[in-house]
Amino acid sequence: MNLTEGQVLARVASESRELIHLLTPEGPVVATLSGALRNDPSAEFPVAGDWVRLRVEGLRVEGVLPRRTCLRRRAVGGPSRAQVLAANIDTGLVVIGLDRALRPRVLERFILALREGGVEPVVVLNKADLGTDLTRVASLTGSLGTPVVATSALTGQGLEALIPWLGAGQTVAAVGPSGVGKSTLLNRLRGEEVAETGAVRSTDHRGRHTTTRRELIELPTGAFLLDTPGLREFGLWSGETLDSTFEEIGDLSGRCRFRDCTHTVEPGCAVREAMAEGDLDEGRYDGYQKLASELRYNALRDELGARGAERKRWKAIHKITRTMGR
Ligand SMILES: Nc1nc2c(ncn2[C@@H]2O[C@H](COP(=O)(O)OP(=O)(O)OP(=O)(O)O)[C@@H](O)[C@H]2O)c(=O)[nH]1
Ligand SMILES: [Mg+2]
Ligand SMILES: [Zn+2]
Repeated sequence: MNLTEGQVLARVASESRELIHLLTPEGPVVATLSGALRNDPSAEFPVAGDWVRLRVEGLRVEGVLPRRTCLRRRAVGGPSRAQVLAANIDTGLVVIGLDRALRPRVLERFILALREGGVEPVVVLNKADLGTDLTRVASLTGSLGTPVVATSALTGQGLEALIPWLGAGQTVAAVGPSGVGKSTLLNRLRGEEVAETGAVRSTDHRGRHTTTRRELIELPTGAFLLDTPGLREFGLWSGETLDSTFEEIGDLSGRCRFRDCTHTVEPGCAVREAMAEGDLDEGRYDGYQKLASELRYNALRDELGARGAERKRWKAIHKITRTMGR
C-alpha cells in the first residue's frame, strides 16, 4: 500500500460534500481531499468503507486504495454510470421486515446487486418478534442461494446467528427498504444507540427514510458496520450473477437447445418446458425475465451511449483538423 513518510492509512466512515470523516488508529478525524486528488480526472473519490492514504499534517486525503468489493448502483438520471455507494464490504445484510408482505422480486434484486459488486448477501428477516408465520417466507427464501437468518432487533432474538460475519476486520453493510429496522439492528449489535431510528407509518408499514447517509461504525469486536438509507432498489449493473440468484433457472438453461436462449420464444427451451410441467415457479420465472430484460436494455443503452460518445469525439476531431487547415 506504499505509504510515504508522513502518511497513515485511514478508513472512510462517511463523506459529505468536501468533508471526509475518517476512522484512524488514533480516533476519528475530519479531512479534506488534497488538491492533487481533487484535480485528477481519473481519480476515484472516497466513499464510505474506502481505505485512504492520509497526510497527517493538514489532514489531507492523498489517495484511495484499490477497492476489493463495492456496492454500486446506476447513477440516477445520467446514462450508464455506476455510482459507487460504499467500498470494501464483505457481507451485505439484506434486511426485510416481517411486518409487511415479503416481496421476492425486491429481495432478488438486492441480492443480485450485492453479488455484482463482489459482496456476499445474507438475508435477514427482521421483526421476528411479531409472530409472523414463517412457513411461506421460508419457502420463498429457500431458493435464493443465500443464508437466511430470522432476527428481532427489538428483543435481540436471533442476533447470535450473525456472529460468523462479524469477526474482527470484517465489514458488514445493512441494505434494504426504509423502515425494516436496519439502524435498529446495527444499534443492537453495537450495544448502544448510535444511529437514529424512526417509527414506520401505521397504515402501510412504510418507513420514513430516517437514515439519510451511509456511515461506517466500528464494533467492539473489531468488525465494521455500515448503515445505509433505505433504498427502493439498486439499478443493476451487469448480468453476470443472474444465474446464481436464479439457480434453478441457471441449471435448466444448460439444457436449452440454444446456448444464448432467452427463455422467451426459442424452441427447445428447457426453462419454459419446466414451467409448463409445473416444475418451475412462475413468480421466479417472471422475476428472472424482468431483471433479464432490464439488463438487456441497459446493455443496449450503454452500447448506443458509447457510439454516441464516439460520434461526438470524431466531430470534435474533424472540427480541430478543419481549423488547422486554415
Ligand atoms: N417489532 C419490531 N420493530 C422493529 C424491529 N426492528 C426495528 N423495529 C422498528 O421499526 C421502525 C424502523 O426502524 P429503523 O431501524 O429506523 O429502520 P431503517 O431500516 O433503519 O429505516 P431507514 O433508515 O428509513 O431506511 C422503528 O420503529 C423500530 O423500532 C424489530 O425487530 N421488531
Ligand atoms: Mg435507518
Ligand atoms: Zn431457454
